[in-house]
Amino acid sequence: MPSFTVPPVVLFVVLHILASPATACTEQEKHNLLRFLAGLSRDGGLATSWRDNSTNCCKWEGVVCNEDEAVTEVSLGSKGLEGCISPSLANLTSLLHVNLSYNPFSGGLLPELMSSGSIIILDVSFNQLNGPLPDLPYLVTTNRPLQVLNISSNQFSSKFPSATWKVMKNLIALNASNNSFTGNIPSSLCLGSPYLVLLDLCYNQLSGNIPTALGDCSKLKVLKVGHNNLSGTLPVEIFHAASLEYLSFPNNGLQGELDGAHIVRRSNIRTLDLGGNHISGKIPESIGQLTRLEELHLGNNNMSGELPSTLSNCKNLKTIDLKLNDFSGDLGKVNFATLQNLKSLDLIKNNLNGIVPESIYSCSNLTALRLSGNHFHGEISLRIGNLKHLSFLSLVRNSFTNITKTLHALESCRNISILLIGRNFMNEAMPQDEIIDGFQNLQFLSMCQCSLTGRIPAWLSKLTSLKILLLSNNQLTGPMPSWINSLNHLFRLDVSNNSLTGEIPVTLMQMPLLKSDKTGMYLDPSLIDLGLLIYGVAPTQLQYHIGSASAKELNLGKNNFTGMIPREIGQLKALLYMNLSSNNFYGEIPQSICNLTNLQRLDLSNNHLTGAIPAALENLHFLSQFNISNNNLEGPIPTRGQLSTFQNSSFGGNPKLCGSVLINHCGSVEAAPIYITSAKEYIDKVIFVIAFCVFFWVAVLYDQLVLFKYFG
Ligand SMILES: *[C@@H]1O[C@H](CO)[C@@H](O)[C@H](O)[C@H]1NC(C)=O
Ligand SMILES: *[C@@H]1O[C@H](CO)[C@@H](O)[C@H](O)[C@H]1NC(C)=O
Ligand SMILES: *[C@@H]1O[C@H](CO)[C@@H](O)[C@H](O)[C@H]1NC(C)=O
Ligand SMILES: *[C@@H]1O[C@H](CO)[C@@H](O)[C@H](O)[C@H]1NC(C)=O
Ligand SMILES: *[C@@H]1O[C@H](CO)[C@@H](O)[C@H](O)[C@H]1NC(C)=O
Ligand SMILES: *[C@@H]1O[C@H](CO)[C@@H](O)[C@H](O)[C@H]1NC(C)=O
Ligand SMILES: *[C@@H]1O[C@H](CO)[C@@H](O)[C@H](O)[C@H]1NC(C)=O
Ligand SMILES: *[C@@H]1O[C@H](CO)[C@@H](O)[C@H](O)[C@H]1NC(C)=O
Ligand SMILES: *[C@@H]1O[C@H](CO)[C@@H](O)[C@H](O)[C@H]1NC(C)=O
Ligand SMILES: *[C@@H]1O[C@H](CO)[C@@H](O)[C@H](O)[C@H]1NC(C)=O
Ligand SMILES: *[C@@H]1O[C@H](CO)[C@@H](O)[C@H](O)[C@H]1NC(C)=O
Ligand SMILES: CC(=O)N[C@H]1CO[C@H](CO)[C@@H](O)[C@@H]1O
Repeated sequence: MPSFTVPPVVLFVVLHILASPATACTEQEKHNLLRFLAGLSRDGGLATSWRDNSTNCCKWEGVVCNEDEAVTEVSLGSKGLEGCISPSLANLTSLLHVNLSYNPFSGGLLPELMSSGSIIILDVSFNQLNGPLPDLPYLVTTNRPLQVLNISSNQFSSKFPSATWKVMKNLIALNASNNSFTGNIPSSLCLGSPYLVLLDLCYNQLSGNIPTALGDCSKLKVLKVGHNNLSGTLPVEIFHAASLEYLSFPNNGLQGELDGAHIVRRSNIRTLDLGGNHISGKIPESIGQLTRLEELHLGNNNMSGELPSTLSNCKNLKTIDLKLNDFSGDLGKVNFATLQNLKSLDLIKNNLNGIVPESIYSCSNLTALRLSGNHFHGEISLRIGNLKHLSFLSLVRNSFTNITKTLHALESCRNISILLIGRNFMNEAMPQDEIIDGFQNLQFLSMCQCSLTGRIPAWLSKLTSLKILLLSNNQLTGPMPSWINSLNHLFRLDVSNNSLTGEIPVTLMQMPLLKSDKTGMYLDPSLIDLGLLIYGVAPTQLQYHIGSASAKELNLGKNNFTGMIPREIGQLKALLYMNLSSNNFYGEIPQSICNLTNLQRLDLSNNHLTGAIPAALENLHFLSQFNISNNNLEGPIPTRGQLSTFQNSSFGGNPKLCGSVLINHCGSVEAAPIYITSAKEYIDKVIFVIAFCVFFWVAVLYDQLVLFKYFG
């Protein structure tokens, strides 16, 4: 190995030269940077770092200079900088790049910066800048060098400027999404900025029509103006924009039909997203000419007619989202075999019919398939087992037959996590033991409203990843199996409205996730994308939807269960909903039920329960639904806590019960013991309840509307 030594003197000289270069930044440049620093009310240690390191400002953190030691770049993203962005930056005459993203800067964006004679990239995204964006031409008349302006995710309000862009001849990318801009999309945008490639105005409050002049944007590739309040039609002129690849206007108020003749002029289109508007009419045949199309989102509109067979020419399609429309006819018209890149196909709630075309089973990359809420019939082919990536499948609300064959076919789909097949297979027999295998990754199984006969099958005990099991509204008989606690991850079990008999097995009181507040009960985060599909909502709202779909629940209502309610029920401390109504339970309501302090809904109505209402039920501060009507309970209704808020209907049909909400008053001997909860604990809980309810209602509403309707 070659080696040599460096004389210490030489080393010293080299180091010295490195440490103090011949030139340094000018005092003027330094002054301007220090002015910027002075504008900060919190600097995240920047002042210390700049002071300590060097007198040459070119060596300062976040500062880059050119060979002439002039500042060319200020990159101070995610530094916790608070305060105003000083206009002194604009006095750095060689400054090209400014990146101040992900800070909590507030105040306005001063015109000096946007109209700087040197800055070409200005990124102030993810700050808290507010006020109007300056309209420039009143200040400058010559073209500005700015190429990239990212002001997204701030709090800018007021009218979106229209004149500014007339002096932005060099502008290539403009991202103003996620603010509160009002007014129209500027019609002359590309007259001033002919090189515009990217325009993102999503998540604002823009209104009015889409200007036809956007068609003049010959370089425009990405156009995103979703989640605004635009109206009118999608102008055909927009397809004059020769470079368009990404056209996206979801969640506005657009109307009219898709113009087949014009749409094909833009054969480079990869993404077409017009979901969540009022678009009507058919998908034009000519769509088949968009051979580069990868994403097609037309969901949640008013479209109808058959799907064009030409869709199968769009060989690059990854996502087809046509949910919540009125499409009809035989899905078999489309040959899916050519769509080898297809990952998700969402057809929920349309009027499609026929059998599931065999060609779908050759889309080997298919991950999510939602056919619910249509008029499909026939059997699911064994070939569905080819779909090795299939993770989400919903067949709910169709007329499929042969559940045994369906489950056998799906055994080979090793990745399946969510399987919703309710409202099909009417009156068939629940496939019984030993014959079903696989489903190691299944987390959510719903087989509701099928009128299935037979017992709760033992093969379910092998589905050890199961978190949610819904079997309501069938004709299942026999007992609740004692293996139920072997489903370690189960937190939601609904077997209501069947004909199940026998006593509640003690093992049901040992379900691990119902006993503890252990985390990790929610659906796998990797299913979030699929969750988007399930719920059809923005990711920001998704957590709430998942939250409510994931409420810990035990529902045994409307069966023929008998015996006493076991005292051990008090162990299921994590439960939010418990329904034991309309069975043959007798004996007293166990005191231990008062230990279920998270309960929000408790229904014990229509049984043969006797004795007094446990006074400690008052301690269930979250109870919002409570029903013990139609039993043989006696004595006074506790008058404190949540119980006092429920009406007659919660208690009726118990002749020996008395209380102020009943005809039967108790007289003067109301003897319920007083229970005192610590005030702090109570206030904490009240605050939690209020916060919870606000989010919860959004979620529950959606679940009622969509989840329940289509997933049974
Ligand atoms: C600004 O910096 C962030 C990281 O802090 C980076 O993600 C972003 O791409 C940068 N902006 C530009 C325009 O380069
Ligand atoms: C920028 O420079 C000009 C003159 O060169 C000066 O008048 C002005 O005050 C400076 N602005 C800031 C904010 O430093
Ligand atoms: C802001 O937008 C520009 C242009 O699209 C982009 O290069 C940059 O990465 C964005 N900044 C952040 C923080 O995402
Ligand atoms: C615009 O910025 C937002 C973040 O504020 C980002 O999510 C979005 O992807 C950006 N748009 C484009 C087209 O890059
Ligand atoms: C919108 O901005 C807020 C706050 O700046 C941020 O938390 C959120 O992630 C942004 N949303 C998108 C879609 O970029
Ligand atoms: C959206 O625009 C319509 C008129 O087109 C108007 O009535 C409505 O108030 C606007 N909504 C919002 C949120 O701005
Ligand atoms: C939906 O489209 C049909 C024609 O296909 C039309 O009669 C109806 O008025 C439209 N509904 C809405 C809400 O736009
Ligand atoms: C499936 O997707 C992978 C990437 O996720 C890709 O490499 C592969 O080519 C696709 N398969 C087919 C049949 O297109
Ligand atoms: C269901 O399919 C299987 C396998 O193809 C077949 O043997 C069985 O007869 C079918 N059952 C019904 C009820 O059609
Ligand atoms: C419930 O069980 C009783 C006998 O205990 C029986 O008479 C009744 O028919 C059963 N009801 C149902 C719905 O199975
Ligand atoms: C409630 O739970 C506590 C501790 O978990 C236990 O000591 C107590 O006996 C339970 N109360 C009833 C009535 O079961
Ligand atoms: C880039 C650089 O040299 N940063 C240093 C500046 O000074 C602080 C102490 O104030 C050091 O921690 C940094 O490493």
